[in-house]
Amino acid sequence: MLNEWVQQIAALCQPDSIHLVTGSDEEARMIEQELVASKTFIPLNPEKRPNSFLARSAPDDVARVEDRTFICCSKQEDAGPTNNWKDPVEMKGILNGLFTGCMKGRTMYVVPFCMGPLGSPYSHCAVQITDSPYVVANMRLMTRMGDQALKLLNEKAFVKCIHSVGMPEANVPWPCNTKNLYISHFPESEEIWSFGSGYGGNALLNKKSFALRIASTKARREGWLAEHMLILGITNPEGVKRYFAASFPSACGKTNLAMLTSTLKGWKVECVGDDIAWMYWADDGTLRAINPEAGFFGVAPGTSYDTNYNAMKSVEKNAIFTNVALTDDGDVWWEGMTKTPPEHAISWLGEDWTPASGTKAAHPNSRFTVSSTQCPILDPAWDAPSGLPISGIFFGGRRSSTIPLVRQALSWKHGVFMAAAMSSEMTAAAKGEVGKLRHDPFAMLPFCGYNMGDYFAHWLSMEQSGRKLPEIFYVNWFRKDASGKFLWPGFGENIRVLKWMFEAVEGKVNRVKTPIGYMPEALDLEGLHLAPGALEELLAVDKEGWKKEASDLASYFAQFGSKLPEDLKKETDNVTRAVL
Ligand code: OXD
Ligand code: MN
Repeated sequence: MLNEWVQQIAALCQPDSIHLVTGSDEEARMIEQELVASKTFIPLNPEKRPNSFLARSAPDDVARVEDRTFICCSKQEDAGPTNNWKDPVEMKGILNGLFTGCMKGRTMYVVPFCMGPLGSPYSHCAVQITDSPYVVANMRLMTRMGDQALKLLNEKAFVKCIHSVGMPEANVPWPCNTKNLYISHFPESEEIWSFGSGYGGNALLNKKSFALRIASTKARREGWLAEHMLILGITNPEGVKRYFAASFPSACGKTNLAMLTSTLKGWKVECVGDDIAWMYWADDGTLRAINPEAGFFGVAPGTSYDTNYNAMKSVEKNAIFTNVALTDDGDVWWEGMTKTPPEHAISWLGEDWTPASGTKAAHPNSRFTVSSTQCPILDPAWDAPSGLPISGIFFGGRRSSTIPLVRQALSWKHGVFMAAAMSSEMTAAAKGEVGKLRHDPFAMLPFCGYNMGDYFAHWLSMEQSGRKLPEIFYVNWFRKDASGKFLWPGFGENIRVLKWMFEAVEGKVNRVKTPIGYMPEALDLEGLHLAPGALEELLAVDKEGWKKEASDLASYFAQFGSKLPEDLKKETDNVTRAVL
């Protein structure tokens, strides 16, 4: 079946040669050399950062392109109001035109890969065809790929991913075709066709396209959850360990949180994954999560030994950096990496840069790619085929006002409502207006492969007898005071909020019931010097703010029409009534 499909795609794309990727070390070195020869990869100084490379993209191919991302299912209603829909037959017609001959003069790589632990009943296989060796090099770090995945393909059906940078024969460091971008998903036939971009989630189809958009439709059919969530383990001073999953929009600090260095004595965090969780109900009624990925594709700016020690340790070797700056001694740099910037560097645009330039040396959505196994606090059970039991799930956006530091849902339904009501100030991870507030339910707005109203109903349907439902929480690290200063220090200090949630799961905290959820009576603030009044502000129920929030939410929810579950309407009414 694989052979036939590969031949069919080759006949369409007309590559010069076909390379079935094995995943071996020799092959990886060969691909790296090829990327160096084409100037896509700049080798970094091996004494500073062994076996690591810098890539610079084309200046207009730097982020996910949500307005060029399509869900192609037979009925528009199934894509819903938050997705771009195209009829599958019409889209295939467009794609056939674009893909005809698109790999002329290039090699077509065939990359078998497995999302999730090898041998896990919860894992799913796919094959990506791509004409980008940069994509192959990244997928080697981010997925379990090559021969090990090929062996499994005979046992499992596979998702078909086809990607082209859309620039036949062009010999440039970063080929792309941004005038003809199509990131197209066909949930009914489980295919992904991506054309024109070589960057991030547009091209690494394992990540957002498969593990979220296609997987969410699979999960809906089969009764599980494919979510934009990190997974972390927390151990308390008594040695009790609990796993939490957490969902935040892109570039809101998920990687930092997943690798948190605790500032509270005796409390420890270990990382299972930083971006995607697949969760299933086990026979004993627990919700178990696997990380389908095997590597990190993290946002670089803001990452430093102070803010995320473990990420910095992870990228000390064997890493790919994209769109960061190159220092004069052959290392990488990005805004926030060191307190003092280098006196001179080459910017992500390949130009001379100094602190006086007045521009960013690294693109705000610049990234590092590295294998999970290099993370010093990787959870020993991160690769467990049976997944890990989830005690709590928390959600959070980037909000400078209204939303408190932490609260616990009053019930499962209320938790689903809180997550559906998520909104966040936009970041550079996607093309769009940075800082603008947008609704991003469950942080899945760009990643849900079907009607968001049906997605809410799917979450509500998880509440069934015999299941040990995780507790749901909502956090906001980004609250600001009237002068625009952050009220909460964030980073390692977030352990104080994690501690409260951990103990709330065990029923060991004092909490106050409010219309917007249970709020802490106190947090462990020992050794932390918050500004006077900051905690009160962080935990206050801002009635005026909530009035606005509730009315805005009602109009947002209205777009889902009859697809909006009654339970969410009721929850909206409850909050509205309570704050009025
Ligand atoms: C990511 C994103 O790359 O969410 O993880 O954009
Ligand atoms: Mn993400």
